[in-house]
Amino acid sequence: MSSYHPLTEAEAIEIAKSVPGVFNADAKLVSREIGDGNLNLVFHVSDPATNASLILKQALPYAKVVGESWPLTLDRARIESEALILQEKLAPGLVPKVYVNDNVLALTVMEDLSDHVIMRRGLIEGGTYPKFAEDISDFLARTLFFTSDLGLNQQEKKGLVRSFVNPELCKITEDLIFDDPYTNSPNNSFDDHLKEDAQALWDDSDLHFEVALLREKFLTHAQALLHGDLHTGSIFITPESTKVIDPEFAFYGPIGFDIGAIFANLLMHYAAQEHWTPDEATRRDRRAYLTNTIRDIWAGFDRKFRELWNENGVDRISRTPGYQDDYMNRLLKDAFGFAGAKIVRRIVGLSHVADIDKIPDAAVRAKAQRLSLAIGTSLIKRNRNAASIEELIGIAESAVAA
Ligand code: SR1
Ligand code: MG
Repeated sequence: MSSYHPLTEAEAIEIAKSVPGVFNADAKLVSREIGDGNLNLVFHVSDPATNASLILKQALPYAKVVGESWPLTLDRARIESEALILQEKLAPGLVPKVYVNDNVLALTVMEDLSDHVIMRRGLIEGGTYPKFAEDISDFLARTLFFTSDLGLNQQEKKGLVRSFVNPELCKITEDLIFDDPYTNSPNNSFDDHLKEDAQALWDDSDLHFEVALLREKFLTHAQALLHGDLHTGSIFITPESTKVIDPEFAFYGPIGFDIGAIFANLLMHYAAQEHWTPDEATRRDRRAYLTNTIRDIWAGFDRKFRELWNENGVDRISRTPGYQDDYMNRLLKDAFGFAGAKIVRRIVGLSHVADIDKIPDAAVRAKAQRLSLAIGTSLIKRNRNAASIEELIGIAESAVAA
């Protein structure tokens, strides 16, 4: 077994050749490092003669986005491949297939999804995805229900909690989402024109109170095995197919965090529409498409999670009348709060989103950033009183109208 070192493109070919059943023995393989994320190397290995291909994802011992000064555990590669294997069992067809994982090389060899597009880019290019709400609500309901105490024997669940303790990746979230944006942290990064907006975030103690409660929930509420970083850059998509990738942040946490992540990223795309859809009438349609998608995701998730609970619930006391309604309402509240926190961090924190940052005109970009902040902070402040997904949509629509 070779010791850990970052792979070269040539080594990626040798490893790819050893995966059974993909390439012919005499294939002349081509390898390219295509990773454009914050943390890892990603090699695309293909045979131009047959179009057979594979992806090799290798964790680096530091956060690529910052450099070697930010060391980061290689164990995240094990967590990612184990999460993908479990998610494939629970929500078949909604994640890439894992062919091989090597915990020493921190490597996962998996299905190539190049016939899909990263959803963030697809949305930016104006794509619509009619199957997305159905697929992602399936993914959320099935992976979250069957890893929670509602759908899994509590002793087995504790075994999973142990396997998915992920302190270093959780710390990134704890700092970048639930701390830095609310103080003048050196990790923050924002356009100069947002100085006053950032100062307003730092001065808002009502907002800090809600963020402290959300942070506490993130730190302590081991409700289900989360994906942990479910933004639109973690989804490969076509109009007919959805594949959730990159669960290296997986850990046992509050269910609303994954749901809120999806809402947040659709809402930031919504906020950026003045640039991506310049014509006003078309823009209204585009925004309605996005809010309808959010509505359908929540409705689908709520229905499917309840059905799974009614048909497969393992917990007698959880069938007490009223408990299910109360539980689902708490998930919705959490989704509001976490969505808001995830929006705020992408505007003033370390790592941003292309939907907003790629707007070239500074004035239009500033408008999208302020709209995002208005939606994000309102969601955080409303979270504990939220009772319906229509309130979230109302918050977004009122922010545009203001
Ligand atoms: C240092 S990593 C920055 C961000 O990239 C990942 O996708 C997570 O969202 C993380 O917060
Ligand atoms: Mg990622």
